[in-house]
Amino acid sequence: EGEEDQKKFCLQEVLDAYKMCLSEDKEVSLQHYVTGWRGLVKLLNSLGSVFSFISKDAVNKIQILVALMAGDSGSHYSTVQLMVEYELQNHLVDLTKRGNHPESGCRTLLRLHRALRWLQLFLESLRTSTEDSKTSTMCSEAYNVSLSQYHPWVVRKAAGMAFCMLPGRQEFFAALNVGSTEQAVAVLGEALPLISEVYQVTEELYAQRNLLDLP
Ligand code: 1PW
Repeated sequence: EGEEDQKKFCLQEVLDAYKMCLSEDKEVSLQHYVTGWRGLVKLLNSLGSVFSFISKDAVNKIQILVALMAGDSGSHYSTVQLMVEYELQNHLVDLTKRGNHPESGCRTLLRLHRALRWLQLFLESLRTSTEDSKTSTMCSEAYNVSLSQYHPWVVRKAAGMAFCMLPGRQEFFAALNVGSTEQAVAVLGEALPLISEVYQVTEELYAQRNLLDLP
């Protein structure tokens, strides 16, 4: 692990990544998308070792994208739009069933994209929560209406157990590392519209290209 990964999670960092993620013409920078996810993984890891099974898959997906960006065809992986064009044109995506391209950029990003929706819903619910709200309830409700539909029973079960171990609301806000609860709520209020816009742009692109069900 590099020095960067050791640093404590800070919500501000994630906010900055998503701020830079969209260009004026709504191109999604893969580099900043990955940086945003690295931050979110740090958050997960700071919540305790029960979350390592959750973050492990995200880390694996991040590594696949980083390798593509650093590879010989890296120039085609600067934005999500370019990646989609390049991989589709060159038949580098398994479209209907798993085949020769189990680790295409398109299907890998789709997994992170679906997880981002969960995270967005959970953080939104946290932002608008009151003192007596339970993080585990908010987290599983967000999960149940989003990411869970793509997971087999055993993963849903494990996720449900991990959610029960989430720190309480107060402690969770402290883990965001941006000051008081009020300040954390304010930074969330700034970050969530940005995350939401990146999500929407990606969702529309994938819908247009019929990529939302990639195996
Ligand atoms: C409290 C903050 C919550 C942040 C959640 C972000 C991480 C979400 C990752 C959930 C992973 C659960 C275990 C892995 C399941 C994979 O099978 C699945 N991956 C995801 C990201 O849903 C599907 O990937 P696959 O098996 O088709 O390669």
